[in-house]
Amino acid sequence: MPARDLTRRSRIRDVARHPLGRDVIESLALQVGRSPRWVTNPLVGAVRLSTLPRLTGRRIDDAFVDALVALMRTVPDAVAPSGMPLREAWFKEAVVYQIYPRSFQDSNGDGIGDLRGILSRLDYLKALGVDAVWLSPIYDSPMDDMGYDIRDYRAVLAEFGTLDDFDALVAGLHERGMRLIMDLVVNHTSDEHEWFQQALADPDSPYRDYYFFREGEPDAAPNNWTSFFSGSAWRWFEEAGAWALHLFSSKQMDLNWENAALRTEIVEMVRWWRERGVDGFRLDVINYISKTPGLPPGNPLIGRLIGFTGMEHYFHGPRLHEHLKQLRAEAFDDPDCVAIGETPGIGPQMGKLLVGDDRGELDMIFNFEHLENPGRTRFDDYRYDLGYLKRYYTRWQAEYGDGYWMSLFFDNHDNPRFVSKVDPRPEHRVAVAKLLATVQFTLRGTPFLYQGQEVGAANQGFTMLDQLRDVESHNLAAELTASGVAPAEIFARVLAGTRDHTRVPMAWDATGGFTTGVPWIAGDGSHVEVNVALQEGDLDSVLEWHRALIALRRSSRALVYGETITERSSRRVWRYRRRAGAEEFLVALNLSDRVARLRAPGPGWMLERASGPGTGPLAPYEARVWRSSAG
Ligand code: TEU
Ligand code: CA
Repeated sequence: MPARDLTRRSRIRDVARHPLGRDVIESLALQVGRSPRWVTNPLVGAVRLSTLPRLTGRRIDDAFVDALVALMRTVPDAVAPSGMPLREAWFKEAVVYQIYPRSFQDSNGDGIGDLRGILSRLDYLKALGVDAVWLSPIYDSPMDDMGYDIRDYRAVLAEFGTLDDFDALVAGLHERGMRLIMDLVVNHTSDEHEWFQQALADPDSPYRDYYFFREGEPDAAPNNWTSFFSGSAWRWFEEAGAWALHLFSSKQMDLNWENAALRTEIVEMVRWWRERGVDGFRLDVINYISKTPGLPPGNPLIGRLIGFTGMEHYFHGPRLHEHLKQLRAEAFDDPDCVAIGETPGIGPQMGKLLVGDDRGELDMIFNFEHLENPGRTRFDDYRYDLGYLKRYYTRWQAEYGDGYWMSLFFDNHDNPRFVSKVDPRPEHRVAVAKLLATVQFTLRGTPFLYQGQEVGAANQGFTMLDQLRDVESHNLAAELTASGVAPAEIFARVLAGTRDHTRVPMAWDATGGFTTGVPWIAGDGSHVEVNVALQEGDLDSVLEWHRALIALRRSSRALVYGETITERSSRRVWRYRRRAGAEEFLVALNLSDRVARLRAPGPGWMLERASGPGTGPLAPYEARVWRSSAG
């Protein structure tokens, strides 16, 4: 049935036929430990939405059902049929490396990484096999959220360098045959941005409508939405007698994309950077840009389930696709300009609506569901079960036919090190890091490495809050303190999830090698043992494993464009093939910390790489890759 005909009387199977409905149902199923196929059970499929509250003992309420129906009605029904032809593109063949500029390389001893520092490390990246660099924000910013709070879209933060340095970096990349992807933060700006300052100073300013201002009283926020960084999503501005919306920190003010002039400003700004030679963009929380008009209150139950209230009104807003189509047509109007959306909360079906080749929106998205086991959040301290990763990727590789392309990543600047989540024991670090790299370089999709991942960098042994710099961590600690949680428990939670694990300086050598001065944030000293210099040339190292797999991927069409064929295997083993024409690879991964039996591949397979013994049963976390001798 068309989405506009969905009501509370609709049945689960109608919901399951709808892209958003199916994503919600499947993720609910995963959360309660059921197979996503559960919804295809005829009995389950026949259940009417209106009876869900009763059936679930009111754990799902009427308002939840209404919110789900309303959301589905805003989403185009049909996901394009599979069978779209495969389109080749440089970014599908590329290995992308994310740089966190503040922590990569300092060139002048002030303890802060900078553009000249990055320039001095380009030969290293080239030798690793990197094709494109994604730079986290380098724009002028008061750095409340480390640059994701932009004060001036057309200036470089002085600490990082100048526009001339930026041009030199672009030239340096291009000379080496590498490309540059910029971070584009357009869901919000800093409160210090000129637009916001003018809007604040003058209610009649044309910039007032660039944001969500609501006049009112200081004790009554306009709605119950909460911020991702704790507390209400509204900040009171006494001088203006008004509230303004901020989904992130209280200095990151949400932009109102309903305003056409704002959209034009953004298009022009993107074009300005493209003229400087930028090859693509990573679009920060881009699925949040369209908010339900009127900003209605969030459903409290949904808020409790996902931890943030109001999200159903903006994670897939009514005009999202329209805005993205405008950006594609006016800002990224070149098929070689890659547009990668960061889209928290988007599932595989909804993802298809964003990245389908027939859609004219984005090229790829970053989702985060694979980073935590169901029912867990980033701030839980637990051992990640890789069996979930296998199920998750098996499903996505199958769901995405030739007309869609996925990103493959484990680490970034917003998450602790994945290697530590899988197994924090130092004796397993190398094997787990190699296993994860194998997944990234042999599945179908574009691998994104985050600085330090290539040496197997692990979480940091921070011991006190004072060592952390991230606004999210400090806000969370304050919130937990206010609600009476004991300090030791607070620190344990913050330590499990803090984004600072990946924001410490890049470990170049045993002395650090990041700065001659005092780094803006200190690591725990693990760089003495885990660093680039130590691993360079050591064929058993995590670094050389990355180099070898990147080279293997580059040499093979099957590993880039080939189909993914998942083979039957025991629960603790993940086994798949990649095939294009006569060329074929077989991958077997031990997902556990114990030896695992392995059905030996047939005589036609030649072992290409093994992170363990390479014959007999798989060692803990061992990864093996074979090539078919027929190919
Ligand atoms: O992140 C968005 C975002 O949703 C994460 O901070 C999220 O809370 C976390 O990843 C959940 O696992 C982007 C940027 O990557 C982040 O650094 C910024 O703080 C944020 O947007 C605001 O710009
Ligand atoms: Ca510096």
